[in-house]
Amino acid sequence: MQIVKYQFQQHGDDRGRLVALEEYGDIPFEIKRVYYMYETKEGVRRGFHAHRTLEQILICIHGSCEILMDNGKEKKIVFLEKPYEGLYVGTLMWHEMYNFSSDAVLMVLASETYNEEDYMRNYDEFLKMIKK
Ligand code: T46
Repeated sequence: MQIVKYQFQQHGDDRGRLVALEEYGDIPFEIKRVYYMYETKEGVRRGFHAHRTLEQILICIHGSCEILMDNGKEKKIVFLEKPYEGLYVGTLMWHEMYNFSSDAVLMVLASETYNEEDYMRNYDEFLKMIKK
């Protein structure tokens, strides 16, 4: 399984650093939604689903967390801790987010607006879909 982790350009000067993200440039799709999670409780695991059509980039803009990526054949763990790194999560990729530091802010750029029907939340169903 190939993990795509973008390294965004950092604009640094003596005031600090800035990252700018543009759709179809730094981000390979039109950004239709941005959401973020914070104050995640210790020991919590989120996600547990795959998307049918949604593409996303996950950026831990503060603190750190881990992402389990599972394409139904292989599993990989990705550590996110840099505000200038973005993990691409494409379609049919089971993912779980965990080990959030208490100060973690995980921001997600998404290619579509929210649609519950795009979620596959049953792991066996996900495996069946992968085999098709
Ligand atoms: C994903 C991972 C990385 C909305 O109303 N609008 C939204 O855009 C989102 C993302 C969520 N919600 C509501 C739905 C639930 O009542 O917020 C609540 C928590 O969402 P959920 O349990 O789906 O959160 P996670 O952390 O399990 O998953 C989220 C995204 O939903 C999902 O697409 O890929 O983050």
